[in-house]
Amino acid sequence: MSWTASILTLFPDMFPGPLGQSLAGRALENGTWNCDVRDLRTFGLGRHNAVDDTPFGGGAGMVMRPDVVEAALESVSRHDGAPCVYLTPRGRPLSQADIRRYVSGPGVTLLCGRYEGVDERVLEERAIEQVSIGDYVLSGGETAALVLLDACVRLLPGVMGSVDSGVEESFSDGLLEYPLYTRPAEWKGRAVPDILLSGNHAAIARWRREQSEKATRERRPDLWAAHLSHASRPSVHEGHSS
Ligand code: 6GU
Repeated sequence: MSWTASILTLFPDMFPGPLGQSLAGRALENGTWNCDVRDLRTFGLGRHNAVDDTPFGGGAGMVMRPDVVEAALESVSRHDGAPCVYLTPRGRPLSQADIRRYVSGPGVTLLCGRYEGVDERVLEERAIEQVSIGDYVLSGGETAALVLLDACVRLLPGVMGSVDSGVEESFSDGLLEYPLYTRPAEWKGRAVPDILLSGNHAAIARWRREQSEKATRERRPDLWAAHLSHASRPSVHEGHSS
């Protein structure tokens, strides 16, 4: 049994989409993971297969019906304990820790919302996790589901070449990655930092660590504060001995 993403969506043709290419695409072809897509419309009610209705209390837009969503979830009926995740801008932020948790199990069931959202009761009834991929609004959960799956599939055994080739480069120790350079050594008057050409591996490692910390401090004060509070290993800026 390979790792399986069960996806509930009104736009089944959006899957696997970009995940049919590159590393994820090869892993899909060789059976490392499965993409099991269900069209929510097929669970719609009445002559028009309605999946949504107007919100109680008034307001703009339409809401996905709990009975329709429930029927779709029942059709998946996974008894393997795979977590069920609803992609919504109202969710808590998706983290690399969530991704690791999803990858460690048999797969995930992803509910992609359209319209204004999904009736709250089915989310409670089925203990569905609600996650967001950032503070901006997408037209639906499908592209967010693709982002979540991309992050999962690359961590599946055998998908990335070597274990070291960057399973979790940024974020593994809570810092952003250092900048990268390749040939030519000078380009448009810009030289590669001398230290990288020095052959001094200890000095290069130190410089890269400094660059990671600088980037994190400047760009992600939230990550920097968390990094400092964890106090895992000494920073090059807080008094190491060398
Ligand atoms: Cl998960 N869905 C939608 N529609 N918009 C989002 C999002 C999800 N995460 C950020 N914006």
